[in-house]
Amino acid sequence: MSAESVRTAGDFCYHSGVPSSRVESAVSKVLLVQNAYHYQHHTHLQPLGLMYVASALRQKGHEVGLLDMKVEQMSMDAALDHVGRFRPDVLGVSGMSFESASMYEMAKRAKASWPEMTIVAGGPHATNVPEDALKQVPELDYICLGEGEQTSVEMMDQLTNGRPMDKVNGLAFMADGRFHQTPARDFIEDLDAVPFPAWDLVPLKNISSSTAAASSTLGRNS
Ligand code: B12
Repeated sequence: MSAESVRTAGDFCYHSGVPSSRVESAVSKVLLVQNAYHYQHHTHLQPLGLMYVASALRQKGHEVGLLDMKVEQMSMDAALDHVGRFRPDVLGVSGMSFESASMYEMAKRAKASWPEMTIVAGGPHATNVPEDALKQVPELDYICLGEGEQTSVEMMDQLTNGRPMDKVNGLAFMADGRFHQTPARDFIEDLDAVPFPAWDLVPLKNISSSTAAASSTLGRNS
């Protein structure tokens, strides 16, 4: 796939951050997916969390794609088709609890098709019930708990260098049949140090300008 390809058949926004000639062995292909409750469940809200994770990973040279099944109104079959064409080393799935069935189905079907793919879940649902998710879905290799910018970068660093994951704060995983959770990661204090979200990875024509303006900064809380 060309590094410049923004949109491919199926109206999907594939965008590689790094020209393939610059991809070295220490960097990986990562595809981040915002899952959907149902493919007819459409929103005009940008997947802000994944856009931040994408930027952080690209800053370290990883090749990152982003697919939002809600914004693209995409079925599971179509989304998996794109996973197969992008063929990431790491697939990251994200969603709220009402979207968890989609995250789980994607993890199960992706692992069945591409067993070598590392699958990571993040976002509100996985953060809230990591043990339940990992036990219910053994296809999930890791869960990122809470903020993902630093955790995903460190996780990729460990993965690409074959180093142990238990050194990464803010992760959960199963090992020897048991649930493991590493120490909680501190909140990012200096929000100005966080790279700007990857707006170039989302199809702007599908995003509402009013919701984008109202919900596109870090530091929100409820
Ligand atoms: C802004 C917001 C909204 C906005 C915009 C939502 C949107 N879709 O963008 C509005 C007001 C529209 C909204 C609506 C709803 N919301 Co809301 N919302 C929030 C809020 C306050 C902030 C979310 C946000 O933008 N965070 C900032 C971004 C940068 O962070 P993030 O998305 O969490 O992503 C970070 C990490 O989670 C992680 N991460 C995320 N995914 C992944 C994936 C991987 C692979 C990795 C490594 C890391 C990773 O890294 C990211 C960067 O640090 C949260 C509460 C909170 N404090 O988080 C609730 C929250 C997400 N909302 C919630 C709910 C329930 C809803 C509604 C269902 C409410 C309703 N009944 O209608 C709707 C659903 C709307 C929809 N169809 O999508 C719940 C979800 C609970 C759950 N268990 O899933 C939350 C957690 C509030 C709560 N405490 O209950 N919401």
